[in-house]
Amino acid sequence: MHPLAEKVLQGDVRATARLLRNIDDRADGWLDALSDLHPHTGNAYVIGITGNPGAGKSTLTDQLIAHYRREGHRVGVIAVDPSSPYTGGAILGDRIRMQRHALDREVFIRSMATRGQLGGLSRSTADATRVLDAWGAKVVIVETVGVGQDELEIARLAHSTVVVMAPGLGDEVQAIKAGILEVADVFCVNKADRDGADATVRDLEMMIALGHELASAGAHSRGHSAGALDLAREELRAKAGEWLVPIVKAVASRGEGIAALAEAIAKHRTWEDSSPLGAAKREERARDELSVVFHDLLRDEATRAVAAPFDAAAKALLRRETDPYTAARALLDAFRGRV
Ligand SMILES: Nc1nc2c(ncn2[C@@H]2O[C@H](COP(=O)(O)OP(=O)(O)O)[C@@H](O)[C@H]2O)c(=O)[nH]1
Ligand SMILES: [Mg+2]
Repeated sequence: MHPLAEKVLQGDVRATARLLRNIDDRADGWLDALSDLHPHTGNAYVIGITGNPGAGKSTLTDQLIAHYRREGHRVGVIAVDPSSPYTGGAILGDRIRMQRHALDREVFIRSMATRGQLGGLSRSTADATRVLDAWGAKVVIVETVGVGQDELEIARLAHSTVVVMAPGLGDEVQAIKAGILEVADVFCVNKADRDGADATVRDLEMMIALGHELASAGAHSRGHSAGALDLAREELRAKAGEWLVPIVKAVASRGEGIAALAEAIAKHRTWEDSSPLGAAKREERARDELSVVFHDLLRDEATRAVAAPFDAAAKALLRRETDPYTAARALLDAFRGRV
């Protein structure tokens, strides 16, 4: 077994940090270490926390850490923050906000900058969750910002994804556009101490109802519906084994609503473990897991294999002697010839 992997399994925090760095740098047997760890993973529950900047994700995460620590669980946190071209402030801010757990040996907090890496973020996040899982975390919380492609992939990695909204950020309508409904297993309306929280809850309820209506394409109903009918339909959906996305109000800065949020997450977990639709989600997640690693390895390998012809083709393109489509296909042929 890889020596670092062995130490990670013993709960060694420094070895865990070291292995995470090695994975980022693809150094020193990182793939072997991950393979070694894999049989010891599968015990951590991965919770994704996503939403717009300022919604209160870090504050909520901090409260959830405290909640799970009180229950006696070891907790891993992965904070994925976009590296701002201007300052590193977001990352520093998150570190400070979660600092009260900094000396707790049962909490491992890892900040990951996106560093503009293409497609690599979801893989390194997936790897990091597995390492923290093997380290002994019972819960791994992954905080991501917004709804970019990376965030969507990371949301798929999580067992339960919490989408955090706050009144007054004006992100409610935008959220529908961005398809955030599809990733939300639980909605958290944070900053419930502020005006407009109830309106945000109502907006979300409408969005959810509308989403269902669109999804079922008017199968059982058309037009307007009375409240009682809504309720009956909810029951039908629940009976059909669908997950009804709950909306939890919270005041993260005061620790209010955290237990309810944790309970909603736990219910989602139970649903996923016990329903046929949940089983389909698990299967999809396994496919994702493999696909992320496979495509990443493939990209690396192919890029390395055709590095020289790639440079030549880029120069030819610059001189307009070829087009990118022909050149890319030729590179693919060259790669095929080598494997
Ligand atoms: N009024 C109020 N402010 C909050 C609440 N939760 C977080 N905040 C504040 O909102 C700001 C952004 O919080 P943060 O957790 O960094 O948001 P993130 O960008 O989503 O991670 C901070 O100043 C927090 O103190 C809340 O429930 N009510
Ligand atoms: Mg944050």
